[in-house]
Amino acid sequence: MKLYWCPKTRAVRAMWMVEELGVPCERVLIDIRDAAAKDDPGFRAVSPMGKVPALEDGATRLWDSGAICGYLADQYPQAGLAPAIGHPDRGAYLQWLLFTNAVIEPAMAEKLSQSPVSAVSHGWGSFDLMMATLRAGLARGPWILGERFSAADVLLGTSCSFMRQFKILEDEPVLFAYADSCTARPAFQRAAALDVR
Ligand SMILES: N[C@@H](CCC(=O)N[C@@H](CS)C(=O)NCC(=O)O)C(=O)O
Repeated sequence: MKLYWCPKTRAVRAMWMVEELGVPCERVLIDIRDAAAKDDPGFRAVSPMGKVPALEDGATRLWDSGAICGYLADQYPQAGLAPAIGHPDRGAYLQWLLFTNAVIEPAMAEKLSQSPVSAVSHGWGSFDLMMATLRAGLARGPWILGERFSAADVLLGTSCSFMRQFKILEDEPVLFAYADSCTARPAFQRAAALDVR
């Protein structure tokens, strides 16, 4: 596998996932701040939008952190990072796996750009609705599926961490404690150590 990445980006989600799985993966640095680097044909063949992370695995090409984490969890079932099809937690897992890129990300953009709120017509509802839903989801803990850590936590954990880093959240004890639990995982620590030039 080849993972296209750049330090201090959403690529850390895929890097963390690879470390959780402990599988071999070649990392290819693409400086997303350099237009020429982003035009690299090998990279663009894998990432048509020119974004990181992007993953090449044989003929399979993925260019979204959510898709990459979901794909890897299913490809390496022995790591137990995805409830199997038919498991009672599979539905909740898929719901939360998609929540980061379908709901949190656009809700964060709404908040940061102070866009008008239109909770009924916007697919993500609103920033406040997203937060209330996430808080309720994490209330049981320690992970989003309860006792079981999954690929959904890789996505949600980085999002909670980003929101704290960007100072979007004032005081969110549940989310901050969750983010701390995520970033304390040895696999996250290994990914963070690699997430430098
Ligand atoms: N939905 C995508 C978004 C990826 C994304 O926007 N990545 C940014 C870095 S955090 C990027 O590559 N930006 C470069 C560009 O758009 O030119 C994902 O989560 O993978």
